[in-house]
Amino acid sequence: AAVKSYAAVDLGASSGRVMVGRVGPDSLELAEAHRFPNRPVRVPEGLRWDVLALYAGVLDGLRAVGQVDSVGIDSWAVDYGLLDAGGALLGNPVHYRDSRTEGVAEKVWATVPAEELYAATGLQYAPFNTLYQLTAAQVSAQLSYAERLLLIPDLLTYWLTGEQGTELTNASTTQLIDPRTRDWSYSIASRLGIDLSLFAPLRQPGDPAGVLRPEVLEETGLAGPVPVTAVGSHDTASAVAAVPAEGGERFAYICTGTWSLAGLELDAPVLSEESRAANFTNELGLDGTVRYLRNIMGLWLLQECVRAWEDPELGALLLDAAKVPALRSVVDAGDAAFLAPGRMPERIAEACRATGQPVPASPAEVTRCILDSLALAHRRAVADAQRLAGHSVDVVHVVGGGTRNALLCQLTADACGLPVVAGPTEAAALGNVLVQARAHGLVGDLADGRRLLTRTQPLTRYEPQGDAARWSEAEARLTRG
Ligand code: ADP
Ligand code: LRH
Repeated sequence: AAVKSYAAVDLGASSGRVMVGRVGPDSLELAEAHRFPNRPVRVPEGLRWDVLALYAGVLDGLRAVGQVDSVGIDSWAVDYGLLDAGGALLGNPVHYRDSRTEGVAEKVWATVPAEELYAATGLQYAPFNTLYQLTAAQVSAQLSYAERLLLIPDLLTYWLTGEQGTELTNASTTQLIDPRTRDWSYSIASRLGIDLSLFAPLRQPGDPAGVLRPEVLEETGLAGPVPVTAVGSHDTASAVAAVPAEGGERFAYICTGTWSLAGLELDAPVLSEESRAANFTNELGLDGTVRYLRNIMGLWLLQECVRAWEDPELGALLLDAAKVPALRSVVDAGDAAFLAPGRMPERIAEACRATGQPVPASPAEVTRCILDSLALAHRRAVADAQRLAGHSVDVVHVVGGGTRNALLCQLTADACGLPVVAGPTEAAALGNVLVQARAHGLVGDLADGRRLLTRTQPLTRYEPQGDAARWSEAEARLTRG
């Protein structure tokens, strides 16, 4: 039977990649065609995404991929570009780590209290939720000229096809969607003075999103028509779609990359006050699912240290970190205090000092502190999610770039006291491919796609080791100080 080829563009906060997935009735192969760094740029007005460089990377990738049956794009959430009436981009998209949202949430809560906002949207508090970004932007000239807002994957899709839409899984990270109706939260938007007509009509994963424009075909050397398919355009939606869970398995997942996103796949949102207090979010996934999870700072902590140390070799650093005694010092890897870039080794040292723990000094010690802290945050998120959702699990699936970090996977198994199944590494790209394959009738539902993954993707299992009580003791240290 025929094998079809799909280009999956997956833009992470640290790198963009264009992967090609070849899908047959019982086969799925993924290969990397092109990878390029995603380097935010600090200009006088603040921290910005270099979106033209990203688009150029997408075009280079499509040229490298060659002829495909369809293209899909996913990226990090919440950020957007603004377009004028003629469709021209108004300025560089603002990076979610930009400081413009400092203190903005409190202003929003003065109009719609945080409790009410959570009950209506199910979204955790994060300073960068699109809702807060738009509130911060209300004073800007750009927003006053804007006729359209496109989330990052929708913006790139528009540049490829000329067609505009707002893909639902990513729209659910704006804090302007009601997770029960899976439609806009009209009353929240109107109370906060946000004009929903800025957004293009909602699109579902699997919907057609146009065909590559003639100029794009010319630049990439592809022969048209090449359709573009809306996928779960939030990278985390795509990654969770590619969690290789066995049928009937009760699992938690952790998507580990720049962020760790740790939680459960549910049929319905959890909108309780306890859930809000624990800062769990309800984002929308494929087939009516909800991603019930907590954002943890993730390997960002290590990326920023590695940048400060002027790029030592990662493999050697991790081997050295494995030799450092465990759990000497831990920091709260869920703390938004680590959101902004810069001075990361110093900030970690300060957090250890403030909680009366030994201050890690060498890069190996700091790295060990980060990995222990991430594993601890994984443990807390997996435990809290089970309790808050009333849904217990037997296994933790770890997907994303962090699966290449064996120490982190083992520590996560130890901390959670559960087996970890690690892989696939490029889960977001695989989820992206699966939705395209499904739109073209090659795979069935979510469970069907996952069956294909468990049969075709290499996975590594880590059994929990050591005394789980050590992790409870370490957890208690975080609240000291
Ligand atoms: P994002 O999609 O957010 O850009 P990725 O899923 O690509 O992130 O994950 C990037 C992270 O993966 C890096 O920060 C790094 O910590 C980890 N990583 C990548 N390659 C390796 C490797 N060879 N060994 C260990 N860790 C790695
Ligand atoms: C991960 C991610 C995450 C969001 C963050 C802004 O790449 O999409 O799910 O919370 O970026």
